[in-house]
Amino acid sequence: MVDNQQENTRKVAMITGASSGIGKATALELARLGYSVAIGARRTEALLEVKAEIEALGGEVFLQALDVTDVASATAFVEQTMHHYGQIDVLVNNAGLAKGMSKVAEQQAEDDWQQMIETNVMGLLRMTRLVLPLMVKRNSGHIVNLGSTAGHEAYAGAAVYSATKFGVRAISAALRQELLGHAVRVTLIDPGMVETEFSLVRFSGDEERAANVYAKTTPLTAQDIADVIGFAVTRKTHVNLDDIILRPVDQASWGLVHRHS
Ligand code: NDP
Ligand code: 8X3
Repeated sequence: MVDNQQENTRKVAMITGASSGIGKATALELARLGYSVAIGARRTEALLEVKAEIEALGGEVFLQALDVTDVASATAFVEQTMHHYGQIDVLVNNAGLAKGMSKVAEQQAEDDWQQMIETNVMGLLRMTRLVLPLMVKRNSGHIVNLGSTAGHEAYAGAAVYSATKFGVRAISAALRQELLGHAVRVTLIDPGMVETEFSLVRFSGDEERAANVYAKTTPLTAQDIADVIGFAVTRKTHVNLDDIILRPVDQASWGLVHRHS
């Protein structure tokens, strides 16, 4: 535990999609900062490993299987977390994914589009709808949404993924207006290229194609994003970091990446 985080001790952070990548790193980072954490994702075996890592740090963790696309699952996660901890101070809406890189005219079926919209937009809205009234009631809380640089610049092959992240940006901006007068913060985190399981999921387990995304360059790490989230949630409570865009030095825009020779 970090000494200057004493005021955060006993605060509770809920992190969706904590079984890998940014969500996992954020759960560990917030536990290091003294938060009790509630972690959810579909892969419970992976969550159990995260739980063991957090407990090895001396942290407190509650885990539950979570599918943000399922209302009953999302509701149960929030209810059980409240039963376990009695409060939720921070919600990190991290669960998300891209599926495929087909152009719109080449897309054969709608399943991938449906999954991205259901997870990245509906899942994030659903979790927010369930948690936000609890924060408003206490007049205290912080919603951290994972957007993307794809929510600022669309690119070919990512019409729907970009649309979901433009959507997350719109939702975050609207929430800030809806919450005016309440001491509830809304922060949008918009990373560029981060090396996680993201590309493996996007390319349906094709390891070579996923590895090529990060080849001969220095991408951001999940910990880089967790560091920024840790910074955002530990500012004084009157300070709202609205939208943080971060990219690797090696990336100027989506298609413009410096590759070392
Ligand atoms: P990962 O694939 O490593 O992690 C994604 C996480 O989301 C996993 O824990 C996965 O868990 C979870 N998840 C997916 N679907 C669901 C679901 N229906 N219900 C609950 N959890 C779910 O990728 P990242 O860590 O990179 O991605 C995290 C977020 O960051 C995403 O929103 C992504 O769009 C965003 N982002 C990523 C960038 C990158 O370059 N990597 C850049 C910008 C933004 P499980 O499979 O166990 O359910
Ligand atoms: C994920 C980053 O650049 O692949 O949000 O769209 S990118």
